[in-house]
Amino acid sequence: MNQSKTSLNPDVVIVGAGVAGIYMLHKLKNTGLTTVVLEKSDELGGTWNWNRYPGARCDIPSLEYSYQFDEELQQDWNWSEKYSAQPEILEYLNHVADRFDLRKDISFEEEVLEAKFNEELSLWDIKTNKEVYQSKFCIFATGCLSVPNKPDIEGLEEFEGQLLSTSYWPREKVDLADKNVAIIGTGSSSIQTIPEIAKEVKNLYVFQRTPNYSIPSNNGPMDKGVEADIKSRYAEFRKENWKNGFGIAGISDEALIAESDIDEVNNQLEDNWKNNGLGFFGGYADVPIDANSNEVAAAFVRNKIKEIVKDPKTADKLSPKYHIGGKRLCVDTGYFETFNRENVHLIDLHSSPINRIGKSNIEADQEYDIDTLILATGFDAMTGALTSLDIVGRNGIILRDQWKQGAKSYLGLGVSNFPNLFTITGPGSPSVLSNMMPSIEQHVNWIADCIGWMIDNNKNVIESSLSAEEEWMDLVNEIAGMTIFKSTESWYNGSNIDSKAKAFLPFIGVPVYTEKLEEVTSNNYQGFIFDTSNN
Ligand code: NA7
Repeated sequence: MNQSKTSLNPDVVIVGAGVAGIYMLHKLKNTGLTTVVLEKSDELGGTWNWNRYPGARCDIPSLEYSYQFDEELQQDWNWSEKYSAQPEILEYLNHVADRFDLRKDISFEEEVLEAKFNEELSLWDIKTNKEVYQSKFCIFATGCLSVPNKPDIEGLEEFEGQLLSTSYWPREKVDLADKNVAIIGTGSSSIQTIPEIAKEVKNLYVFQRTPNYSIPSNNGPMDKGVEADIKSRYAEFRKENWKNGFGIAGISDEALIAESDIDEVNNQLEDNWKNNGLGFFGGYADVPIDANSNEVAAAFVRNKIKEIVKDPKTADKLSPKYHIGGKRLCVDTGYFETFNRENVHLIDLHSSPINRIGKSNIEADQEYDIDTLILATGFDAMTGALTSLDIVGRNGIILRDQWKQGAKSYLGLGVSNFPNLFTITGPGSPSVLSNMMPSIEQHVNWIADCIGWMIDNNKNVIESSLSAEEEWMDLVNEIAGMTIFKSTESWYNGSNIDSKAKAFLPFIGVPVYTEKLEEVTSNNYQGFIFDTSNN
């Protein structure tokens, strides 16, 4: 490939400088390919840059929610807590960018507005708010949860108080002391932030559409013994990510509730509740697939909520009735306990829907006067970042239109009609149903290898075949159909947004996915079509 290109004609444009974008840039360094990363924000970090709300932290232990591509990096970096908070994760990502000298190839405050495949030249024309680029490859590292879902509630635009969003929290400290604050939404972000802001505010009104299952994090300072042990066998430890269905190390998921003694099950669930966070869901192999076994785990959590929350009516409203794990399981620090505070009030939107938002209040079962409104209403998950701009493929087809009836992708990596375009953790890959860190690394490594193979084999263009993509998404749905995920409304299947196609998007099962990926690669990228013509 031509190495003497200007920065406006790189070989590769990467969109987004989050966890995926910065590692993709690092991986392509020293390959002879010129690469530029375009980042909308003035700072790198993606999710960990935007989601700065109080209480934001990872909910997979930091020792495995971290990069594994460099042994010295993983030995040198010390996490201060079991589950690190957003500022520390952002500091880590900045450290990685500096350590590997990545910043010079990232263009900040540059938003991609359109990416159009030029069929004549087999190149991508990429228009931003500043420049027009032309590149051979275009890699979207735009994250799965990056386009916020703004609720359509009457009067929201007229609210004159302080309006905040968990997904776009200000950098400077927000003073909520003595304020009447409302929060809409009770997903993971809200569950993390509520215990923090409740300590500060005068009144906190929590508007809940659907309750969520949440497991205590039992977070705390990093256990130095655990850290030393894992660091002494880091490579081995990381291998465990690939054995567990959800990519979480150290969780055995071979036993079945259906075949176990109920007292033993309850003891194990108690242990998982105390120690395993998200691993609570993956701890028994039949919880995701057998409704009866799932109900055993669900009832266990509902009992915990009843034990923790003193007011039985509030406890009941906070208790989900659907399959545990069907919606993203949450991990919290004192969430249910917070509802025992006198300044925290739960409003169940099923019995008291929001009629409208006024200039300084919310009208539901009664009028709530508020100074601050926090939207914690989630994201246009998995596809939003790819459908919110014009990505134009062969014959002028726009990705947003191609995906109108539901997103389809081959392996979550490529899309038919969109040659030389890759997505990192796209729909059809384990992504949000896995530990994102290893899943991102898996995709970045695969994409880099694939581009290298194309160069070695004189291939100019790669594109997913329509039939491979169809078969792949059939498999995604077939597997989901065997689980409780298919029958639960969630953002995994687009149910959180009325106008969105209802299609199940993540691939369930990290080990099976990894096997399939390896099979495709060893069969010369079976399912992809290559063109050798050199324009
Ligand atoms: P989530 O998990 O999508 O949660 C959003 C919440 O907002 C959820 O409780 C929704 O209820 C609620 N919601 C959405 N729209 C409305 C309207 N119009 N009215 C009332 N309530 C609404 O997003 P999070 O940011 O909390 O978490 C996303 C991920 O970020 C998380 O999994 C982590 O990986 C980090 P619903 O359940 O749809 O009825």
